[in-house]
Amino acid sequence: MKRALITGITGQDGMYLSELLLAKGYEVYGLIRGQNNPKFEMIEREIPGVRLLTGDLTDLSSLLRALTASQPHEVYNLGAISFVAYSWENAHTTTDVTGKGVLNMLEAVRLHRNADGSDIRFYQASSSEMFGKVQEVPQRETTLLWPRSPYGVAKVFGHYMTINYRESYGMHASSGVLFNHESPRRGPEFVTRKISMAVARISLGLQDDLQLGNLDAKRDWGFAGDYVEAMWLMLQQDQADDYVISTGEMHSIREFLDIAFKRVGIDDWAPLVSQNPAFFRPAEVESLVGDSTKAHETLGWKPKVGFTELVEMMVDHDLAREQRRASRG
Ligand code: F7E
Repeated sequence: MKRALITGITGQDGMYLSELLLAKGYEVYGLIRGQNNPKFEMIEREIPGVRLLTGDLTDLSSLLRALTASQPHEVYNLGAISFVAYSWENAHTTTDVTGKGVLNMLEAVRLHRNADGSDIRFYQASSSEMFGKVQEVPQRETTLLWPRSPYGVAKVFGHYMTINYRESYGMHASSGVLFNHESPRRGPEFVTRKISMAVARISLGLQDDLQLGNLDAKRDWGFAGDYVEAMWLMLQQDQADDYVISTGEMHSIREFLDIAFKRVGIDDWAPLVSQNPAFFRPAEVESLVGDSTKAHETLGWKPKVGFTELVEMMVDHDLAREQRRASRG
């Protein structure tokens, strides 16, 4: 039986990846941080097969202990402080977790030996945020990185450290440069989920309006459930490598709003949405769109869920959730 250790198990990717690996017959371990973490119960309830271990990406010895306990064949490093806006307010913490945390995990994997002598394959969750002020359109594996946030800078560090451990120690370490990926499990601080939750509440008369930042930002949005499959495929290759994972389609926040509001029968959302300077960022990533030709050709990976389907899935989920809450009183 194959064993996998996932950091960032409480995020949407950790949850979808756990489900994928459990369905493939893996024994799945998830690293969870902090004392009395309220998400402990959420994971036990939603993904009962996962075995939770406590540890922290900033604490190398806790990572070594997690490797000893799980004896994994595959390590998926999804843990990070992942909210870009927050990274300006907490640049040091973001650097420690999102950047140096990768080095800690790589170092732990290098130092650890599985009792049965098996090797560990490593996946690093890199990000399209590394392209920042884009130097090429669409962005691919060879595009020059120009991060625009402390989060992006930390991800660049993790990305190059992963490549460096592959080249220095011959480690099977791959980096997935994932463009924005969303789902009903996305945290409410991210723009897509903020919109789907607000649209559901507005349509039910539970909220009056929605305040956002830069409506002209454009992103390449895919479905998180599709993207975790690419992570797994990367670790099944003979050679470790880096891959851009994206849909190749770019849409604006305005388009997201169009589809989301239309789903609840609202054609003109302009009176309901306002722009609040508090949600603008000190440096914005205006537009991102990826070229995943390498992933298509080498991994045989392609996204299945399209943009409209993704937006509707999120709105439908949040509508049902609000209706359940209302019926409970
Ligand atoms: O912002 C604009 C905002 O926070 C998207 C993370 O998973 O993907 C994600 O990072 C865009 C930005 O995601 C609001 O200025 C406007 O241009 O949903 P987001 P992100 O920053 O692209 C990458 C690939 C990651 O790796 C990250 O971990 O939307 N925007 N108004 C807003 N954004 C937010 N959050 N809230 C607003 O009210």
